Amino acid sequence: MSRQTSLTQYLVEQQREHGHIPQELRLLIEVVARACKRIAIAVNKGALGDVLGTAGSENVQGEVQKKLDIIANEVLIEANEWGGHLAAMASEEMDGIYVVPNRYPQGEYLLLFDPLDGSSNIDVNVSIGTIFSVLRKVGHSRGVSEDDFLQPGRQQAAAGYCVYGPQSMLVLTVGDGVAVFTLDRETGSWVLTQDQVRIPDDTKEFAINMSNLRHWAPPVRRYIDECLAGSTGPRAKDFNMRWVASMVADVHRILTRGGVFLYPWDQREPDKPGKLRLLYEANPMAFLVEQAGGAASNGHTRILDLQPTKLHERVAVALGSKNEVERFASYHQQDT
Ligand code: AHM
Ligand code: MG
Repeated sequence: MSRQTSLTQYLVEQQREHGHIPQELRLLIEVVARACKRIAIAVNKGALGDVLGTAGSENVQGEVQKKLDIIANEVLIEANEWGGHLAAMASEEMDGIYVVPNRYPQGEYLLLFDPLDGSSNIDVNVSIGTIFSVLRKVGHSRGVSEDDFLQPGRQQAAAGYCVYGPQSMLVLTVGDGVAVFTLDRETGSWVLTQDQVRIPDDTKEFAINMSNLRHWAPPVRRYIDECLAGSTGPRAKDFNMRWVASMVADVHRILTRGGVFLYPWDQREPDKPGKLRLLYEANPMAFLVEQAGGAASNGHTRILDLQPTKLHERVAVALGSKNEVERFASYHQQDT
């Protein structure tokens, strides 16, 4: 039997041989991975574990919370608060930041997460996931505040997601490419199944919620119209569309075989730049995609260069195969 590399071994090697990550960060990632394992178990139980359905509450964005949203949020907090690596956490499911309680040692890292992304898919047994981003607290101020979280995505120390699908997979970057780990349910360990993931520069596949077509801005309509025109249109090739409606699953497909994922601004809510959240959805995914040779833009600016102004800030997103994202951005430039 060939020798397997576990997540722990991969991280120790990143620490020892490449000098990419300090020990504290390694331990933090391992705790996040352990929490994801617990969430995977809860997701797998479904109705047998009484985890399906709504919880009867709303989050700060006014979205109805599912039981699993709340369970996953609690699992991540409980797993991470006592380890001594973190100063605070922020989550899609919490209004403000969660400062590590005084009874535990305070670390220098900040953890952000969308505990259960793709909530609309929970009850229909379709892939969902957890997205996370790790920042280092910069500056020497005592204590920690929301301002410490408002760093551009290029400053992330690590990012990743766990997809709960036919297999549970953890996809991770610490700034040295993208590695994929598959959960071995018999041994309970995350086993490295792919390293140095690459997204092809070109693709014939796009992912977007087409039902919003009538609400998009002209550059977005132009881009999709041209894809739909097929081999006799300006792109001279036939495109295929795939849309799961779980960002984690849609991005996972793109990391696996290329493609472009779009969640643009639309005119129903003109004051919001987009639906997805910058700090714990777009930034970690953009970091992963760039580390795999792809690109991520809001149509005007590289996602990782955006300066956040608030914790739950939203953003338009185009990410995946480099040439498609660049074309999408060029249509925005021509429009202005
Ligand atoms: P969530 O974090 O509440 O689950 O919302 C984010 C999800 C993304 O995973 C997905 O890309 C998008 O919302 C789909 O939204 P819609 O079905 O409204 O187009
Ligand atoms: Mg989400």
